[in-house]
Formats: sequence, structure tokens, C-alpha cells
Amino acid sequence: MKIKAVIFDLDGVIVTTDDCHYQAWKRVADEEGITFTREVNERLRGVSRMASLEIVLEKAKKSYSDKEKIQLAERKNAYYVELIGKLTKDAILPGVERNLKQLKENGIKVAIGSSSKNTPIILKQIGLADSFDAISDGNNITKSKPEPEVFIKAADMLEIPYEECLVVEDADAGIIAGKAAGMTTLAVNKAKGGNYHYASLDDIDILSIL
Ligand code: B16
Ligand code: MG
Repeated sequence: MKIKAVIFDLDGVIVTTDDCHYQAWKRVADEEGITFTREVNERLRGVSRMASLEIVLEKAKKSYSDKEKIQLAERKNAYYVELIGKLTKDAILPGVERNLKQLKENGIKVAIGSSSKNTPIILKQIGLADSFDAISDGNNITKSKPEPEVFIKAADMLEIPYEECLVVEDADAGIIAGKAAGMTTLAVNKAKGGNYHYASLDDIDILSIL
């Protein structure tokens, strides 16, 4: 078996926070008179908070200073944190717990590789705070996906060579990042370009492809 570790993206792979991101950005966009749709929200998957804001502002009728942009991002995050504070175990996506259990029982390390600075809050809310051997997230990186940094750091924490890691991602930016890190990639949902593709983790035993 070549793969010794599986690095999971968080939003869209472990947990369904898409709607929380959508509601929070929509609230800010409405307040600012900016058109924001579900289609635009899809483009924010795996993209950092400030890079997401730039995408949201493509439809803005005025320009915003750097200071105003930081305030908008903080406002969005406050709305988002309010919403994720209501998440429970029910937000864990189908197939996640079974796969985590199977991987651990077979000695495969598991880690989180997420762009989100809210990773600790989300994992605590859904009861998976102690379920991973390493957590690499938006708090310990300087370059967001599609840069490979978040996955490189996760592998380094695990002390596993990059080519022995599998990345599970729901975003094109995340698949590009995983490949750039020299890792094997498994795309779920609408992500494209992975070495493997499944609609959901409910459809696969990850162990069977390692
Ligand atoms: P935050 P992932 C990403 O998480 C989300 O997909 C993306 O929509 C969000 O903008 C980004 O985290 C930053 O999140 O504002 O909480 O720091 O998919 O990489 O787990
Ligand atoms: Mg994601």
C-alpha cells in the first residue's frame, strides 16, 4: 500500500457549511447592494476569505478601500460564526465517519487540510475535534489553495512523504493544490481533475483505493 495518510478538506468534504457561507456572504452583499447568487457562491469553494471577497466584489458598483475590504470580510465572518455556532453532528456529510473509522483501524493517518480559519470551531461543533492526527488550516498558512502549502504542512505534521498522501477535495482549487504538492487526489461532488472522482464519500471505501 503506497498511501500512508489521507488529508481531508473540511468545508464540502467533512461537513456541509456551504449554506452558512452562502447566507453570510448574501447578508453582506444585500447590505451593500451587491448581486450575489448561488453560482457565485460555488466559485468560493476552497478559496480564502479575502480572495472570496474579491470575487463577491466583482459585482459591486463602487470600489472599496483596503480598510473597507477588511471590515466587509470581518462582517461576513461574524455572520458566518453566528451560523456555524448552530452546527451539530448532523452536519457531518454521509460516509465521513465510516471512512475515518476504517482508515484508522488500518493504520492510515488522517488529517485536515482546510483554507478555513474557522476550522477549530467547526470541528468542535460537529464533535470531531479529536478525530484527526494533524490539523492544517487557514490559521497556519500564508498562501491559500490552489497553492499547495496547506497540504504540505499537514503532511509535514504527520511526517509522511507527500507522494504517500491522498487529498480528498470538493474544490477545483483544492485538487490543483493537492497535485502541486505531489499528492494523489480524490475529487468529490463537483470538483474536477482528481485521480479519482466520486459524487460523495458515501459511495466509496477510501481504503479500497489505497
Ligand atoms: P473562513 P475548505 C474554505 O474551506 C471554504 O470552502 C471557502 O468557501 C472559504 O472561503 C474558506 O474556507 C475560508 O474560510 O472564512 O472560515 O476562513 O473548503 O478549504 O475547508
Ligand atoms: Mg472545500
